[in-house]
Amino acid sequence: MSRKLRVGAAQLGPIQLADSKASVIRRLLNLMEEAHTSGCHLIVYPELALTTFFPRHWRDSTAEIDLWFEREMPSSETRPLFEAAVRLQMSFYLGYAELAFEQEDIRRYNTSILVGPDGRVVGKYRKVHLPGHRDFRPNYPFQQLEKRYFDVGNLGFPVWWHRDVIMGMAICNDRRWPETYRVMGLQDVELIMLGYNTHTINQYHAESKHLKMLHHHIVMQAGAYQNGTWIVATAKTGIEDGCELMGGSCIVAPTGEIVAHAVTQEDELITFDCDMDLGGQIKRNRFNLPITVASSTTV
Ligand code: CDV
Repeated sequence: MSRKLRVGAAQLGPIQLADSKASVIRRLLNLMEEAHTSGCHLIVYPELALTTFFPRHWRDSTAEIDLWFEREMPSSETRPLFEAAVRLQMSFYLGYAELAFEQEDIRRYNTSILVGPDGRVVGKYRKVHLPGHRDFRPNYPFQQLEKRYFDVGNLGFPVWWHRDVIMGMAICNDRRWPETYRVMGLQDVELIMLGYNTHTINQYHAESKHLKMLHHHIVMQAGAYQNGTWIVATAKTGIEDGCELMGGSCIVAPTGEIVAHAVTQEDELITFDCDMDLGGQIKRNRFNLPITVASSTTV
């Protein structure tokens, strides 16, 4: 009997600086309802899905910066998402900015969590590959201040046994690095969830939209095939705070094929029935991967 999991990539249109978190959460809930109606059991939201992509904005004041960060998950504002997951028996991946207290120090991470149909956090990932700069760049069309606002993730690339599937997480720029996939591939990962925000223009050199989309696809298609895994990649897209995000949410099969692709620059759900046994042949026969760790965390 094949192990099928119907998954949804819940692409978001822009979230403007002035938009309230409550309005964003209503949009996330609408997409979760739609995913449920479409028969999905897992929905993947973008990177920093509760706010605008704020690393494009310079702020001096820590108090102002911390308004973008979550101190607990769930909080009173995000709890409706967790309650909906229980009601709809849905698992979800959510990207957000995390303010953490570690060894009496405050740390800030670009984080994603996997939440199960019981409304509990199954696993957490903190972005490792932080792009951009720390200083203000007056000549750039917008800032990319991830290195200023976030600490480097300190949780590695773990995987979780969830819904009979070995799942892993990554965030945006991580997808451009082969080790992201390989570290999880060596733990037998079967499905990688990835949220992202990618602008259509670069700050420092010209590159066509076509090339940006090609690179987005090429890294994930190679990562999926070379590690025999599904990838669900979900964008924020459209004109956000005057800057265009490229979108291109898609679901990539372990064969390297793109099996579903968003067509709008708005809130849009794409779905696919993923056969979780498809990657086994590729992992074990095509590559004979030296898989040493079977799901580092079991929940
Ligand atoms: N949010 C990101 O990580 N964006 C990067 C850009 C800055 C290159 C990306 O890899 O899409």
